[in-house]
Amino acid sequence: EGVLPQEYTALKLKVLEWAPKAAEAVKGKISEDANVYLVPATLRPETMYGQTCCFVGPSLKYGVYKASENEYFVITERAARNMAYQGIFAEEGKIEKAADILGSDMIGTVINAPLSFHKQVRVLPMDTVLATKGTGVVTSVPSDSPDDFITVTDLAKKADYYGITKEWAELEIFPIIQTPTSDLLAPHLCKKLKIASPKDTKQLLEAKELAYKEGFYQGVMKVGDFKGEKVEVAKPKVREQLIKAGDAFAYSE
Ligand code: A2H
Repeated sequence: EGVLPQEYTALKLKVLEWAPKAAEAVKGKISEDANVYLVPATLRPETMYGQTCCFVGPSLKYGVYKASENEYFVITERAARNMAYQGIFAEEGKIEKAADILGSDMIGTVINAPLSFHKQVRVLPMDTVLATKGTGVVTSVPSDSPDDFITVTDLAKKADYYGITKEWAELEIFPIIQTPTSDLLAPHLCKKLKIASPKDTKQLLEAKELAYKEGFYQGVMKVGDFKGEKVEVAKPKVREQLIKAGDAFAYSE
């Protein structure tokens, strides 16, 4: 971990329909009319137009934490502590867990993805999600994140093995950012570096660094309200917009 704190954007992905096991886990523990959100932490808010699913670690433990009178966040306990400490919950410093829920139990849950061209996306498994970073929830943008691209590719290829419906992992990948080499930088880099699976850790790290640098410093928005603007310029604007709309908040660690 670096010395400087990471400034994440925490996005609120509202649960529209729980997967059966998740529904069982929360039954009777939160009121029917409460809003529950999966809350991924991202460093690339300007890419949120391209969300196609949301990842959880299948073996990770999550809690459903009360954020305000009518809102609950699905995050790791570690993230809940940080959020309570940062005054993100209505009652500062207080942590109220309404239910426990296992990552694998949420697979298939239908959620709303703010700003995305795909309004409704599914919760899918990602084995490389770290419990020690962010909220333990990762929103997937396969156009611009090599990790996300190779994971959705693998999920579609081995849908039966993962116990998912193939179509959940095959949502169309739209170009979001134009760079000198591509408008679908993550798929382009995965192909170029011959990345075949999420297990190709070394090449993925290289792709991730290349994508991040090229996307941030040389990218131009291809879609959205800041179309034509440099990513560097658009990034804080998209973030502000999401926060103003109540779809996101600042989270740091
Ligand atoms: B980023 P840093 Cl388009 N485990 O968001 C694994 N990865 C995690 C995580 C966790 N617990 N929590 C967050 N992340 C991911 C978008 C994105 C991201 C794009 C391109 C690159 C990228 C869409 N996924 O990250 O170690 C999240 O994915 C590459 C750096 O704190 C988050 O931003 O620097 C990023 O890693 C945070 O990683």
